[in-house]
Amino acid sequence: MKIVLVHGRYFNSWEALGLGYIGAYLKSQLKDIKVEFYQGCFDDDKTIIEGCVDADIVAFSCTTPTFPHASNLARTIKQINSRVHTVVGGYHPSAIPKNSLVEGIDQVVKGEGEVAMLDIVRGNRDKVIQGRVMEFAELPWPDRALIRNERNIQIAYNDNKKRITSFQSHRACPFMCKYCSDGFNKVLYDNVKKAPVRYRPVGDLLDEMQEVTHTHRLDLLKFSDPTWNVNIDWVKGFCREKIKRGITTPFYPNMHAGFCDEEMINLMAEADCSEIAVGVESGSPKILKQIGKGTTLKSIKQCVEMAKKAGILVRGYFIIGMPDETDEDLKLTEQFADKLDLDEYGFSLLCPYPGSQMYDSKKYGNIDWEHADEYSNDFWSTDHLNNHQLKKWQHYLTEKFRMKIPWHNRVLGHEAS
Ligand code: B12
Repeated sequence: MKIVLVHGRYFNSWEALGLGYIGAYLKSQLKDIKVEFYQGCFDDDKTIIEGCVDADIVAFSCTTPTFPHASNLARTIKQINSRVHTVVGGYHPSAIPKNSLVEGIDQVVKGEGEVAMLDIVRGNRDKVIQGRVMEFAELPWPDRALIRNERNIQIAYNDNKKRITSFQSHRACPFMCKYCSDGFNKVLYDNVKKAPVRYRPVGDLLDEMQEVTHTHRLDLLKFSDPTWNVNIDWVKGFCREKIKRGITTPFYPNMHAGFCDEEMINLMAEADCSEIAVGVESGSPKILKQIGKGTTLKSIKQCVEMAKKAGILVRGYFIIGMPDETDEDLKLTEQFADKLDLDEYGFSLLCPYPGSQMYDSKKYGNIDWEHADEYSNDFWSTDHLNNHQLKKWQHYLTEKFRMKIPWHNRVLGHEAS
């Protein structure tokens, strides 16, 4: 049986980790299968279609912006060979499973895909399947040869002069941020209560990191986890074990500012954490409360200061456009951004993706999602600011802090002028 896994087109350097897990799991459970992989940002449509038309099953991984590409490919493949069975999974189909059963798509998987794909290969043809919650003990490492991880590393190298790839340290995020599909509705799971956070044993994670660092000569280890430090004891355990094993390759996690203490941050620095990304989101206490992440100005400031004191570079990410946001709130964001003195700033525009609290199928059902994202979209506005005003703020803040902090100069070893 031939199975093809396809990651929809979106230009970035990240590898298709989810499909890496699914491919590895299928291969560990079934003998007589051939699994192939294509990624839309490397492989053109002709190559993907040629690789898929003689497959038994073609399975696409989709976020909202990549769903149109995947469904177009699926339609074309089925027009050429109607016997090919097509499946979609990932965040977009998980958020709106029934609406994802468009022409060309036979089946939708909501949630973690390993067991669901195994069931599909074994003949399950239910239109919508809820994936099973997996424990790390039952998961093989992602198959990085299958997903051709080296191609992603090469892109990262071209952009940053560093060989970088990512690892998963836990599954499910315990927070319920209103703008996030993973947070608010826990779209991968049956319901919010059935989204248990699972931490990966640090030994297993570090074993994988060591092997992949060796195979791919990595310079920097990233994490796919949106909030890496949800469990302070786990973080400390990871750092202690990394130090003990003498693994000096730097690492770079996404942090929740509310879960930091000095001992943890110092251990992270000692374990060669070179940089962190903090979801600052806003400088307005009102907006922070509305987002529901559980951070405060105080916790954010403390986290940033502790990290900088420990010699860790800090990137801060802000989101503009919560429904109740006003000019006054954005002025507070600007002042807070000034005060934090981060090493890099990112300002994105809220995008009401399916799964987030802001998604409204009546309003946004027909949006051209392939060309709308959180860097730029032409439709989102707040109760007080229209889309043009929000974009003006985004542009203003981006320019202000781009001038102030030449991050790339720093990493290349030049001092800011
Ligand atoms: C890392 C990450 C990125 C990376 C890229 C990751 C990649 N490989 O492409 C970067 C930073 C570049 C990025 C960019 C974007 N991201 Co992003 N990202 C994440 C993050 C934090 C982790 C994803 C991940 O790697 N997880 C680890 C792997 C192992 O799990 P997984 O991919 O979820 O796969 C599992 C299941 O989803 C499922 N599954 C996945 N695919 C398939 C396919 C089949 C057939 C089946 C059966 C199952 C299945 O099974 C897998 C194994 O269990 C998630 C949030 C989160 N908590 O997961 C957001 C998230 C996925 N991103 C999101 C968004 C919106 C984007 C952007 C559009 C942002 C933007 N520009 O506006 C882009 C689009 C990128 C893309 N490739 O489509 C949204 C998606 C919402 C939605 N409705 O689609 C999320 C949920 C965050 C949010 N804000 O809500 N992202």
